[in-house]
Amino acid sequence: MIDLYSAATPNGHKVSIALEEMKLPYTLHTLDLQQNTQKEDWFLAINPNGRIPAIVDRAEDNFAVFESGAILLYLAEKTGLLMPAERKGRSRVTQWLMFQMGGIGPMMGQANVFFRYFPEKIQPAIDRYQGETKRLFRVLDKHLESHEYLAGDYSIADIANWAWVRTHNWSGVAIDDLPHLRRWVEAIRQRPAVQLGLLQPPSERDLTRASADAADAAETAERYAKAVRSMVEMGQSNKQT
Ligand SMILES: N[C@@H](CCC(=O)N[C@@H](CS)C(=O)NCC(=O)O)C(=O)O
Repeated sequence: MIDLYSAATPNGHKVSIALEEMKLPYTLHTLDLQQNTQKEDWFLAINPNGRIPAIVDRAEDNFAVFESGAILLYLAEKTGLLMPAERKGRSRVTQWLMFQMGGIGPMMGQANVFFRYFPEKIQPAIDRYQGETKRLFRVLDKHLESHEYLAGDYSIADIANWAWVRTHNWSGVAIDDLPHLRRWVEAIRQRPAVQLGLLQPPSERDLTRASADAADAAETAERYAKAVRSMVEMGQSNKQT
């Protein structure tokens, strides 16, 4: 049995989607990020970085894994699923996984901070992170023009990138002009395991919605942004983890 420590974010959903795809039994422990549960000592013993997601594999002497990319690799190796066995195929999956971990995730994350959560609007920072996100989206779109999935068959690389790209509206980056990326986003959205994984735990706010929402949805968005903003500010004042 695996214990999953998570929250309703793209990094968290990557792992719950992979666990559902692999049909691995797991127990979800939802951490309240706004209460800083992820900085408590018991959790730092699992993930010294004080962030979700993390897993503990009870069947492997309580082996703990943190960093969502490392968790996906661990689960793929444990099950032999969603990652090819031969060296070049594994490398292709790892390349697109790292593309997400080092590019899509950090750039969309910073676009969210400056576009949604930061108390001041610093337009050059918003432009920088949204622009870089769009550039990375174009790289994906171009690749997906001639590939059904990112690296051979559907893999952990698709899960990792998809969990972020699907929330592009929250980062304020459109994908209307990227038809291959849109085709891939829609195809993965249809997978039953993906739909189950997105409910572990469910999002308070649907981050996929377009910004031109009805007034009530805009209000929910602002409430959600406010809550995350306080977490971002708390993180800035926190000298430790
Ligand atoms: N590189 C890490 C990033 C983890 C991360 O930033 N997690 C966020 C949620 S998506 C978090 O725990 N934030 C709470 C905090 O910053 O205290 C991973 O991929 O696992």
